[in-house]
Amino acid sequence: MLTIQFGQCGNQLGHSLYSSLSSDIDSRDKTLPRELNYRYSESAFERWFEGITKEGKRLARAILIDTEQKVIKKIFKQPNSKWTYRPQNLVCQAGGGSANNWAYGYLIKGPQLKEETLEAVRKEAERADRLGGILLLLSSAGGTGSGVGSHFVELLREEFPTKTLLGSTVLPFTSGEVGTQNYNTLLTLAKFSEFCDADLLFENEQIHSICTSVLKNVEAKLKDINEIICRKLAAVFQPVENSLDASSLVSLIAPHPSFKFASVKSVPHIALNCTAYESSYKWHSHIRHLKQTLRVRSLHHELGDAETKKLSHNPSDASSHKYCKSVSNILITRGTSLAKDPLICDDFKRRDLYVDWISEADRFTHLNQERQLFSEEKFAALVTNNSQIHRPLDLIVEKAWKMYTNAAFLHQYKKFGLEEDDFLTSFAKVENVVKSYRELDQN
Ligand SMILES: Nc1nc2c(ncn2[C@@H]2O[C@H](COP(=O)(O)OP(=O)(O)OP(=O)(O)O)[C@@H](O)[C@H]2O)c(=O)[nH]1
Ligand SMILES: [Mg+2]
Repeated sequence: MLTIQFGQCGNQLGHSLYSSLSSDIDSRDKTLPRELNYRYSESAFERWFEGITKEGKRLARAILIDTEQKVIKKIFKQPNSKWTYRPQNLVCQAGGGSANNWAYGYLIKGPQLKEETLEAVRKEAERADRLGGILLLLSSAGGTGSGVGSHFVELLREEFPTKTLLGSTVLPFTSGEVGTQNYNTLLTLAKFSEFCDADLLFENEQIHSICTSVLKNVEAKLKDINEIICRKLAAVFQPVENSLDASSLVSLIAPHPSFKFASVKSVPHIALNCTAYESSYKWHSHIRHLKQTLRVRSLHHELGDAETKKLSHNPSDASSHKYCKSVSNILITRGTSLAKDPLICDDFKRRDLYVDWISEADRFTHLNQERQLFSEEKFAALVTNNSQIHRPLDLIVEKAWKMYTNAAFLHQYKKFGLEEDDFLTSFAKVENVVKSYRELDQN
């Protein structure tokens, strides 16, 4: 897998991801034979790293892109003994960023960075025996991740038509951040829905709630949010027993071109100092908890996000709740299952959880890895492509449309060459995505 990190968020997230992966490679699962640990570490290393430097550090298979130097320089300065980036893979301008403006990133900065970036990607593709896919890390709210990221997802699709392009897109807090974030997100989602094969969406607000409600970290910072996103990404992409490469992930989770947006739910979220308490949870509790994340609000129930709450044990809950319709779900479990704590995932096979046009074979996949992730006894992640995603996307479209009808900030986009037609095409595309997802629950 080649990772391309765009802008502040993409670069900070990528740095945190490689640190997590590297420490997972170094950790040992004492319940398993040395040989199994070794095989896991070898295969994880091959997926994310391309060798060892003269100084003995793992060399990340990653390209860093930004339109200002601040973040990338800071990342480089962080002392880190186990891994590093290839200095030639820094594609960074001395400018002042893309000013939270998708048009500036997409139409001006992206083309300026084109040759240098494509050259770096080509070299990485040559170095890898077999490049499984490209993972793009970015936030949709600023100017670089969104605009430059969108420029490159389109360009990479053209240059590498057979490579799997996977997005990992961070959606902004719903209020109080960047004034133009809804335009930028709209324009980014329109490009990603067209050019990437699947896009994993992470909502800053939802993950921040996990930090405050579950981990009781009321002062959670972006760094803490990144840590949770990285655990989710590692849970999806670290090796599993029946190897899962980027293209098989896409064919399992995005089997239909109108439904490319997925999210990753995971359990448990444990504050670092209380592992012993949580380890008493059995597999079936984790699986039930993940299933609760698929519940939908009904007229009679105000329903919070199950991932930000403890597992509900109330049996009457089960019968009174409805579940959203999924296109497909992948359950990935990590850690040993024993006879007295078997891992049974029939709950996810129920027909009524899925739209009726998806075949039984395609709707649910369970993948397992005996080797613990981050030395956690049990960890389960659900990659889910379901109707719920229409809610955050709809909110973004609605806010962007309100701004658009008031012509707010439009001149800032037009001055870099973005036209009203481009906006309208993006609105139409994303509205269509929202509509398709919303209608899943209606059939
Ligand atoms: N989860 C997470 N979100 C981040 C991080 N850094 C920034 N963000 C979010 O990203 C959005 C702002 O985008 P940035 O990534 O800072 O912008 P950029 O891509 O560098 O674009 P410009 O600075 O405009 O050139 C806001 O919604 C922030 O909350 C991070 O490290 N982690
Ligand atoms: Mg920036």
